[in-house]
Amino acid sequence: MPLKILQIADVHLGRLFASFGHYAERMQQHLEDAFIRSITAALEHKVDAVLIAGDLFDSNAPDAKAVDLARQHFELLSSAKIPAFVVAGTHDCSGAFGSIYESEKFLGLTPLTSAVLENPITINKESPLHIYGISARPGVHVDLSSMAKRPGPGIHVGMLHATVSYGHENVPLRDIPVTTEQLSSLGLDYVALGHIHSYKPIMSADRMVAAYSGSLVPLSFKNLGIGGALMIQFDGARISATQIPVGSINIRVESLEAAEDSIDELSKKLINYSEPGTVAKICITGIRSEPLDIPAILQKVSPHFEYLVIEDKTNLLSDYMIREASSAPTVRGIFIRLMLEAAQNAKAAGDSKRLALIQEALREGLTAFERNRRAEDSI
Ligand SMILES: [Mn+2]
Repeated sequence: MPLKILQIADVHLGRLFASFGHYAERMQQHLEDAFIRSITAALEHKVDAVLIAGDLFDSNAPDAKAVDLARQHFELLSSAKIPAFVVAGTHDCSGAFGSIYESEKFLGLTPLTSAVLENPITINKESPLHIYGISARPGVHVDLSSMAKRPGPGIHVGMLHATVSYGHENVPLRDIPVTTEQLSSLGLDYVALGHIHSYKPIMSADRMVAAYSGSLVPLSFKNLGIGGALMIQFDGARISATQIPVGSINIRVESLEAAEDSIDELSKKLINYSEPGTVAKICITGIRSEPLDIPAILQKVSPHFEYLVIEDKTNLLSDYMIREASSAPTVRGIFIRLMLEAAQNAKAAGDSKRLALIQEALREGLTAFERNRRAEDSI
């Protein structure tokens, strides 16, 4: 029988979801449902162990509801004789007030919160599975080499809440920087990783040495990676990873150019982004001569979305002109000065048709500059 483990990480139980306004409570519900589904998957697949690679909780003081939910589900696993293991992450690691894994005990959950591993934990005596794990602790040196494979038959699996870096990023120590080579040289069969919120296998010479399972649901508008639970199966020397989707929420972040659209026109464009169950944040850009009436737009459009946030990033034409016209000798600056001069001439000549045309050209030109700038920003 191949050995199976279910890996989850970055669950962030008890997260407040403050950036989701009145939808925050629903996000909490989505998260709890996803956690319950991942435990159900572990039970259904009769895995040998559940590994939680850090940030099970969003803080060391989550509300009682989150703690109770965890407690109930680890007890379910425990009655099915499925042991669970957790390392601390960056959100639930030992801080000044201690880690939640020191203040609370969970039946069926074994925390590995030391920064140096004394001995791995061995389960399944007939077909041994050895669990290795260390956690970041403030002011304590994390000894990665203490996770090096011990001799003995069976499968050797590590757990780490860490940042796999390639040497050129500046990773703070509490995020445990490690390289693929370091992970690989531990000699373990696999390392369950947490910290990156989307699924990411770490390969070394065509072998998967480790993987991030990612968070169970997207945790913010900045954090849209696709994660879920990860089923790792060990069949002799072969390792396979299967993603198990457990979330039921679709979060979109879009950018929309408004230019001089009316509320009706803009509302129609926004509704194009709606799909059933969509939680969206749409950023509206462009140069306008009139400010946007966001509450009026939300009133029209919100019923088409599960939840919608509109971010107004439009620039007002008048402010824009004054600011830019007095600015440095850029192509844009020269363009604005020429246009303002032409507008003044048309005004002096009483040519209102020409004035309107120049104003239109100015707006179009500024929009094109703006579009270029955004395209460069997104590289
Ligand atoms: Mn996290």
